[in-house]
Amino acid sequence: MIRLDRIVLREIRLPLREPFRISSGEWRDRRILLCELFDADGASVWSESVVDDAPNYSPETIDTAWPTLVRFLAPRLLGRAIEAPGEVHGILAEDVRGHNMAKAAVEMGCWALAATKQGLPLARLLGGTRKEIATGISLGIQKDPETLIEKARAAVELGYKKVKIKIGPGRDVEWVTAVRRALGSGAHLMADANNAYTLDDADHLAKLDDLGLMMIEQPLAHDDIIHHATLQARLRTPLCLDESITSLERAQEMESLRAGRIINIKPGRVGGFAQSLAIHDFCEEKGIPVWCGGMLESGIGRAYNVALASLSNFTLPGDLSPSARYWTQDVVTPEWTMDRDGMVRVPLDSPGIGVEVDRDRIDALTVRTEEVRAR
Ligand code: OSB
Ligand code: MG
Repeated sequence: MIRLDRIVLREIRLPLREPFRISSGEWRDRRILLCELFDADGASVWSESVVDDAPNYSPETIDTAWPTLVRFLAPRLLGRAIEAPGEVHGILAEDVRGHNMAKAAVEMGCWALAATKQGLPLARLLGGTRKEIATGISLGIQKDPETLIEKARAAVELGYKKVKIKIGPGRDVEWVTAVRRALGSGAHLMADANNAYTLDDADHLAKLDDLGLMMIEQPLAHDDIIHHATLQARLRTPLCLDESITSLERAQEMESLRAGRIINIKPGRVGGFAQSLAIHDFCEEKGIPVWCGGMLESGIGRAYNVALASLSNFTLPGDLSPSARYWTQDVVTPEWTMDRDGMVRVPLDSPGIGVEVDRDRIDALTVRTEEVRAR
C-alpha cells in the first residue's frame, strides 16, 4: 500500500553536450521537471516528467505540467490510501483531460515507490523479463550529410544496434541514401520525421522504400491516425507511430485502421506505466512489435524507460543512449552505460529504480522547487 504525504517538484537545468535538432524544434539546455514522492512510512523516490521548454513535440511544457501537478494531480494522490500502483492512472485520469506527461511523472513514481517498498527491482514489478536491452541511437538533424554520415559511422562503431535519422523536407531521401551507402545494406537504419510531412508528400516518401529502412516514424501530424493509414497503404516500409499514440485507444485505432505496424512507447507520452503496459500487451497479442523511445531524459527518467523496455514485446532496439552521450555529468550513479554490443543492463540488484540519485548535483542544478502536502 502507498500513502503519499508530500510531493516536491523541482526544475533543474541540464545543458546537453550538443544541441539536438528535429524537424519541429531544437533542444539545448534542458529544463527538466523532477518529482520526489514521499510515502507516509518514510520511503521516497525520484521521478521525471518528459516535458521541456516548448510545445513542439506535444502540447505540454514544463510550465503547463508544473501548475497541473500542483493544483490538480498531486492533491488527488496525497493522503489517499492506494492499494496498488495500477490504480493511479484511473485516479489521475478522472475528469482531467490530457496532461499525460504531468500525470506520468507521479504515476510512474508510484510504481517505483511500490517496487521500493516491496523490495523489488522496478523492471520486475512491471513484469519485465530481460536482463539487458538492445540500444539504438537517435541522430538529430545535422548541418550537412557528411556530418550525419560521420555520426552514423561512429554510432555503429560504438556498438549501437540501430541508427535513427531525423528527417524533414530537404533533408530526407538524399541524406538517408548517403547514410545507407556509407553503412552498407546490413545496417539497421530508420528515419523519424516528427510530423514534417502531409499526404501530398506520399510519392516523395515512397522513394524511401528502396532504402531498406526498418521503419519510418511519425511522418504525418502529431495527432493523426487516419492519414497514416492512407500513407501506409502506399508504402512497403512499416510506419511506426510515436506522437499519435497517447493511449491504448489510439493504439487500437492504429491497429484496426492499419495506420502503422510498429509502436514507439514512451511512458511519459501515454500518461505512465499502466497505459504503457496496456499498449504493450495489446500489441503483443496483435503481433505488433514495440520499442522504447526517449525524450532526452536525465538518468532518472532513463531508469524508468529501461525498466519498461525489459518487457517481452520490446523486441526492437530502444532509444536508450548512455548518459555520456547527452551530459557531461548525469544526476545518477552509476551513470547509464552501453556495452560494446549495444546493450544496456537492466539493474536487478537493488529495489526500485536501480540507480542512486545524486542529491548534491541536483541541488546545484535546481532553479525552483515547490512542495505539495496532504491537507
Ligand atoms: O521523436 O523520438 C522522438 C527527442 C525529443 C523529442 C522527440 C524525440 C526524441 C528522440 C531522442 O528521438 C531520443 C533520445 O535519445 O532520448
Ligand atoms: Mg519520434
